Amino acid sequence: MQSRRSAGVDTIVAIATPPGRGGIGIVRLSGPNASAIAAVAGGLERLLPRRAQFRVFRDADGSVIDEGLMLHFPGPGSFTGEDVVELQAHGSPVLLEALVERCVKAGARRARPGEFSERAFLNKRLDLAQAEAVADLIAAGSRQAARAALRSMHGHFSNLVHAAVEALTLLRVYVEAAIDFPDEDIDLLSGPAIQAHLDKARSRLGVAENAAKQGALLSRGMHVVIAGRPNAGKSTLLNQLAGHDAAIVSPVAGTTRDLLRERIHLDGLPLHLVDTAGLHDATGDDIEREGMRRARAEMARADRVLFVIDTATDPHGDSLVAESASLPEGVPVTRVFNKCDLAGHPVGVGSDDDSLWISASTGAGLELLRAHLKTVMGFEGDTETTVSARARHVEALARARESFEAAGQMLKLRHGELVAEELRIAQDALGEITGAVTPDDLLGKIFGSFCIGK
Ligand SMILES: Nc1nc2c(ncn2[C@@H]2O[C@H](COP(=O)(O)OP(=O)(O)O)[C@@H](O)[C@H]2O)c(=O)[nH]1
Ligand SMILES: [Mg+2]
Repeated sequence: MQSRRSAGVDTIVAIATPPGRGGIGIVRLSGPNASAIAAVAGGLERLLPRRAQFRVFRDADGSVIDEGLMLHFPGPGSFTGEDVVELQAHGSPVLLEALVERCVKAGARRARPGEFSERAFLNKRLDLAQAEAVADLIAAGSRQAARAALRSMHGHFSNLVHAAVEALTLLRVYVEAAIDFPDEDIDLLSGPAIQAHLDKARSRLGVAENAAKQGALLSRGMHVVIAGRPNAGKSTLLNQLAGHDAAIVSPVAGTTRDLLRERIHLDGLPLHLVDTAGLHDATGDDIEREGMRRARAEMARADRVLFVIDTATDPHGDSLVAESASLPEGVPVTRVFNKCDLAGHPVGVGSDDDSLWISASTGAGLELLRAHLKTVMGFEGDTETTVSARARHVEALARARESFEAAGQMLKLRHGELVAEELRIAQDALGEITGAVTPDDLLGKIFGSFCIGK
């Protein structure tokens, strides 16, 4: 396959630092003419590789734009795989824009969003999942998420996908050989050899899928809505979890009327918490009714509803029973029996695992609640192997698994061709994750590992 690297490609330019003012701002060039264009802007004949060179940047008419450093990263060892130059100037949007304009006049083109990473991918410096991990790293909201994104950027997640692809490929090679030699005495589509291939592929798919789910969870987080009767202690619970007084707490019923959002982290798991207006028979005014409508709408989008119950006045959770008909269908609910200090009830977890006894105002039982939230989301916490991933990856892996299981069914029916077809679909789904698998790769593997002429 012909490489798309550099040949015939234009040179792109963009401001690499975030918009706004800062001590330093960086303009980045990538492409075959990057160093020539930068040299013109910096009044140099030639840039030295990997050396910081202090220069005055000038416009085409010789007027000074700014002064700063130039750094040249020659391809193919650069981020994009092309010649890359960074112009480090003062972090003024006006100056940086003037520098970009200068580079455009000297022959560069303004880069499209993500075009540097796209070139890194096209030049095989990064695969698709790694390129996405760069974006996840920049967007990381916690140290845990950043660490996970770094691992994915270094290829840890891609390697899990590759391992699954490899196992599927070996299985396909085996199945296709069995199809090609139907006259063999032994049935190649049953027995321990193919079973070993199947087991290996299934376990590797499982490992990759779990890693993707954890990674996607780490970036997407969990949407938790706190609901319940007025005065049950919803706002107190929100404040406890948030660690500060975000919501007004008062013994006056109907204090919270709007939705109140807080974003916190549980061991790196982003928790999007929403406090809502108390639910009750709609006898109140329009504002209250609108508050309740919003509360119910928010619950419909929740990963989990924490239904807060005042244990002192409602020890059996009748308020939830009364409300259950008006709760959005299918949304998972945890019964949070609050005010245990008042009710004289010990804190703890119920036998159904979906009931908790806590005291929001004293904080007793809050650890149980945090652990409960992680458990119900299947969050394993940040480990040495946690990687970043996206819903796209989870979805592709689920498709791969479905096709893999379908292949297993076809195998039972001795449908060699259909087995091979399902395995191909599974492998293509994985290939979408890394952007790597092409039919040529597969053909090469088949011919390379089998002695067809035998
Ligand atoms: N004793 C006790 N009082 C609580 C507890 N949680 C909340 N409260 C009190 O109950 C009242 C209503 O609390 P608030 O959080 O505003 O309830 P909301 O209407 O559900 O948001 C306030 O006076 C709180 O101080 C608790 O765990 N124990
Ligand atoms: Mg409230």
